[in-house]
Amino acid sequence: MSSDSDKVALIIGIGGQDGSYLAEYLLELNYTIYGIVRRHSVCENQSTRIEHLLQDNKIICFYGDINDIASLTEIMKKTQPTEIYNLAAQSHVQVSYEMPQFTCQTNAIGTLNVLEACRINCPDARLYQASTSEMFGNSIDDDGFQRETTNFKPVSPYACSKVFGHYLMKNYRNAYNMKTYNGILFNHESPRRGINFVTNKVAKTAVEIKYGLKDKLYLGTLDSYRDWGHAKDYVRAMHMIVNGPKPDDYVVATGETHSVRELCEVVFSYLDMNYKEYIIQSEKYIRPEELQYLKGDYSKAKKILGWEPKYKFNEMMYEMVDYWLEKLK
Ligand code: NAP
Ligand code: F7E
Repeated sequence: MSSDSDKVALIIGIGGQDGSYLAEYLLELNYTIYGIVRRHSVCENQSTRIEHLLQDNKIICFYGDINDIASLTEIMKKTQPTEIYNLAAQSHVQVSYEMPQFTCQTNAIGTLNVLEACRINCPDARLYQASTSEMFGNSIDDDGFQRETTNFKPVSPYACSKVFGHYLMKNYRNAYNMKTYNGILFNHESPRRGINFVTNKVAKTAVEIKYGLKDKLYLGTLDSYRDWGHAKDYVRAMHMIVNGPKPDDYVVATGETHSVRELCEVVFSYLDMNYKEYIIQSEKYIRPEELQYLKGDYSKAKKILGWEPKYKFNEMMYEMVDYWLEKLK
C-alpha cells in the first residue's frame, strides 16, 4: 500500500459507522488523523466505535459540532487538514420525519458551516461531502438504475437536506474554485451499523430469536428495494474520490438490489429459521412517504477511479449475523 504520510485528514463524524472505518483505512495509509465528536452526557457513547484507536493514541479527537461554526473554525485553523470528510449528519430517514427542523439544520446548514469554515481557514483542503442515494427519491432511469445524471426527487426531510448540501458543494466548487467532492453513496452496512437501520435490526433480532431472547421481529414495509453494499468498500471509495483527477461527483453502489423481504429470508435461513413465522408488520415503522427502489450504476467511479465493490450482499449479511451470534452468546 502506498504511503501518504504528509497527508492530514479531518473526519467530522468520526464516531459513526463510516467515520470509524475511514479512520482505520487512512491510518493504514499513514495519514495523520483528527476527528470531531459531539459531546454526550454519557461520554463513552461518542467513542464506542473508535475506542481502540483512541486508546493507542492513533487518532486525536476534538469536541465540536457542525451546528457550531466557531468549533469548526478553531479545529480547522489548528489542524490545517489536507483532506476533510464531512460525514456528520442526522442520518436516519424515519427520524427526519420526527425531527425535520433539527435534521435540516444539521445536514443542510451544518454543511454550509463546514464549507464556510473550510473556505476561510484552509481553502486548499480537499473536502468530501457525504451525499446519498436518498436524493434520487423515486426517480429511476429507463434502464432501472440511478446514476450521477438521474434527477433528484427527494422524498424525506433527510433527503431534502442532503440535496441542499450536495448543491452547495457544487456551488462552492464553481464560485470559489474549492476542491469539493460529493460521494453519492447508496446504502452501506456492517456490524457497526446503528441497530435502528433495517439490516442490523434484522440481523440482531434474528439472533435474539434464535437464542430465545425475543419471539418476534416488528418491521415496516417489506417491499422496498435497496442497493446494499459494505461500509468498508465505501470508505475506500471516499478516499479514491477525494484523490481523483478533479473535484467531481460519483455514485458508489453495487449495481444489485434486494427487497427487505429478501434480506429477512437471507438472514433467517442462515440461522435455519423461516422468517415468515417471526415477522409482524407494524405501523410504527411505516414512513409517511417511502422510497421504493434503489439500484446504482457505479460505472463512472469504476472508469475514472478504478473503484469496484469487493463484498457480496449475502457475505455481508452473514458477517453481521456472525457478529451478533458471538456478541449475544
Ligand atoms: P452515522 O453512523 O449516523 O454517523 C454519523 C456521525 O455524525 C455520528 O458520529 C454522529 O455523532 C455525527 N454527528 C451527527 N450530528 C452531528 C453534528 N451536529 N456535529 C458533529 N457530528 C455530528 O452515519 P454513517 O452511516 O456513518 O454515515 C455517514 C454519513 O454518510 C452521514 O452523513 C450519512 O447521512 C451519509 N450516508 C450514509 C449512508 C449509509 O448507508 N450509511 C449512505 C449515504 C450517505 P453521534 O454519534 O454523536 O450522533
Ligand atoms: O431502511 C425499510 C425502510 O432505515 C431501509 C441511511 O443510512 O441509507 C439509509 O437510509 C428500508 C426502508 O435505511 C424497517 O422503510 C422496513 O425502505 O435501513 P433503513 P434507509 O432509509 O434506506 C441511505 C442511503 C442514507 O443515506 C441514510 O442515511 O427498510 N424498513 N422496516 C425499515 N427500516 C428501518 N430502519 N426499520 C424498520 O423496522
